[in-house]
Amino acid sequence: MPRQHTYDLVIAANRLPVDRVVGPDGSSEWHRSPGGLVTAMESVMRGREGAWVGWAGEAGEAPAPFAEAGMWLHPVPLSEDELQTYYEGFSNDTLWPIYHDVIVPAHFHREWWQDYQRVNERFAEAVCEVAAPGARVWIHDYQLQLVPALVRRLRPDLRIGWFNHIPFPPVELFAQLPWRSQIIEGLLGADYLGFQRSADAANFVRAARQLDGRSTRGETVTTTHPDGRERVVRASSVPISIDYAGLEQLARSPEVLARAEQIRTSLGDPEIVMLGVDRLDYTKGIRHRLKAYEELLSEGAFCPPEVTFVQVATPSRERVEAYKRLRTEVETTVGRINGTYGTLGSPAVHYLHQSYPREEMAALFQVADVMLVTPLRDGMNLVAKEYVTCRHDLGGALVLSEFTGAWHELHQSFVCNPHDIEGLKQTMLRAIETDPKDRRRLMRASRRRVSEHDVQRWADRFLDNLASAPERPTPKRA
Ligand code: GDG
Repeated sequence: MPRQHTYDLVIAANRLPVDRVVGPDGSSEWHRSPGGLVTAMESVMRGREGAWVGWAGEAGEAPAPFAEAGMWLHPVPLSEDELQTYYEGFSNDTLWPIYHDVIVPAHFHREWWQDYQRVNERFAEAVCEVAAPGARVWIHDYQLQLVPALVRRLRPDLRIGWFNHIPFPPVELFAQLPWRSQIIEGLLGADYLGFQRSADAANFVRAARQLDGRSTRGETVTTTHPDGRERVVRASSVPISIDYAGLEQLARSPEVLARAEQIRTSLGDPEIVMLGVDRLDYTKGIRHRLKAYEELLSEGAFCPPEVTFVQVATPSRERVEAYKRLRTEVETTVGRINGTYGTLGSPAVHYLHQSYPREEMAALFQVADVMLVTPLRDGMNLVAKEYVTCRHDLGGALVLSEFTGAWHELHQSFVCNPHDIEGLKQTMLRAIETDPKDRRRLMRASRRRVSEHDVQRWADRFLDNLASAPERPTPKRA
C-alpha cells in the first residue's frame, strides 16, 4: 500500500491490530493479532484507504508508521510509567471496576487521571495527523473516552464516532467517578456513540442528564457550543459480533474436526465435557462456576471420569492486584477440587492458564457438551457467539449468564444468574439432561441469530449510524 499522509477513515484503539513477533534469528516482523475487531475492520477498510492509530505493544519510543494488513498503522508511544498509570491504573483499576458493577472496588488516583488525560491527548493528536479533511473517525473503548472532544476541538471538520466494548454503568455507580463530568464531556465530542446494549446507551444518556445537567430526549443529548449553537449527539445500541462465516469454515475443516476427536480421547472420552474460556478476569464468573461444579461433585450429581471440566483462563492484566488475587483464588479452588474429586489420570478440572491458536479453540468448542459462560457482567461476550458458531453439528448446550450482552441476543440458551449458585447448578444439570432434540432446536436458533448478525453487519450499522448523525451544528432555538 502506498504511503499516504491522510485517510478518509481513521480507527483509534488502545492497541494496534498487530503484534511484533521475533524470529529465532532475532529478526522481527508484524503479525496480525487474532480477534474479531481486526477482521471486522479489515473488511471495512478494504478498498477504502484507512488508517489505524494505537499502541504497538512495547513500552518506550514508538516504531515509525507502516503499512500492514491493508491499513496504514500509526503507532502511539506509551512509556513504562504510562502503562502503569493510564492503562493498568486508570483504565483497568478505576474505569473497568466501575463499568462492571464494582465487582471489586475501584481505585482513584489523581496521577492516574492526569496520565489518562495526557495519553488521550496524544491519541487525539495522532488521529488529527492522519485524518483527511471531512474524514470519519471511529474511536474504540473506555481507554479513549476523552478523544472525541479532543479531536473535535482540533478538527471540527471530522465526523466522530465512539464505540464502547464494555458496559456503561448505571448512574449511581458512574457517579462515584471523581472525573465523571470530564468523561461525559469527552464523549459528547462525538457525533455518534455506540453501545452493546440499549441499557448501556440509556445509562449514558441518564448520566449526561442527571450528573451533568445536559438536556436529553430519547436517544439524544444536546450540547451547546460556547458560541450558543447546539449540537445533537445520538447514543444507541449496536451489539458487536463475530466473523461467523470465517469461524464456521474453520470449525468444519478436517484438521479441526480431527483435533476435536483427539482432545476428547486425551480427556479419557468422558460422557460430559464442560468448558469455560475466558480471560482470567473477575468479571467472568469463573469462581462462581467452579463453586457450582464443586457442589455438584460433592452431592454426587456426577463424578470423574464420567464428567470433566476444562477451563481455559487466558493470562490477563497480571500486574493489577485484583487479577493477582483472582488467580490465587481460582488456582487454590482448582487444586482443592482436583485433590478431592480427581482420580489418577482423570482430574475433575483441566485448568489451562495459557492462550491457544484459533484452531485449538474451535476444536475445544466442538468437544464441549456444556459451555459455561457465566460472567457477573460482560459487555457482550464473544465466546458465547463463537461456541454456537462452531457447533455446526447442532450438538452441545450453552449456559449463558443474563448479565452478558450476548444474552440479549441468544435467548435460546440455558440462561443463568451466576450469583444464584443453586440455580446455576440446576441450569447445568438441565443443560445436560434436556432432550437432544430440544437442544438441537435451541442451538439452531442461536446459530441463525449469529449468522444473521455478524461482525460485518455490526460495522456497517455503526458506520450507517455515524453517517446519519446530524450533519452540522443546528442553530440555537429561539
Ligand atoms: C471485551 C468485552 C466484548 C480467549 N482466550 C483465547 C482466545 N480468546 C478470545 C475469545 C474471544 C476473545 O478472546 C474474548 O472476547 P470476550 O468478548 O469474551 O471478552 P473480552 O476480552 O473481555 O472483550 C466483551 C468484547 O470486548 C468485544 O466487544 O464482547 O464484553 O469485555 O474472541 O475466543 N483466542 C485465542 N486463544 C485463546 O487462548 N485464539
